Amino acid sequence: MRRLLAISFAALALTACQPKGAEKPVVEDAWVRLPAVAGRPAAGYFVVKGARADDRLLRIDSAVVNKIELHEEVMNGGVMTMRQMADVPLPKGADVSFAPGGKHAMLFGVDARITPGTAIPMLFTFQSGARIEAEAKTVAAGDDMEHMHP
Ligand SMILES: [Cu+2]
Repeated sequence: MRRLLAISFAALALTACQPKGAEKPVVEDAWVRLPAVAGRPAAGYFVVKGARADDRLLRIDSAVVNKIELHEEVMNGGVMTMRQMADVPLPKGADVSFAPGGKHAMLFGVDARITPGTAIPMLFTFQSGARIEAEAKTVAAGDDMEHMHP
């Protein structure tokens, strides 16, 4: 009897430990800070939520941007510099933040029709084959998105 109980508890525990998380990664809170000077690159920020399995963010594309690179700010001899990342690991169930001072998307050649308030459609492609569409809100240079969320 005791053994049976133990087995049913094990079964219960197994049920509770079903893989958590969504089938595909999720992209949230995407926003882009437009450059102060036209023609300069813009910076994109967002949070990527990992799905049930480890994955990698491979690329981001947009119909209104020539080229989007994945960047990371790193300290190099006391100077903050940016380096390009080939891809970004996305561990299962983890939140990976792209935020000012850290990882970000660098948008080169943003369409001149994009002004603060115009959404930028983005397509995120993952190693798993998942492709996620997200709309990034745009803010003017110097505007901080945090201030728009009380
Ligand atoms: Cu950059």
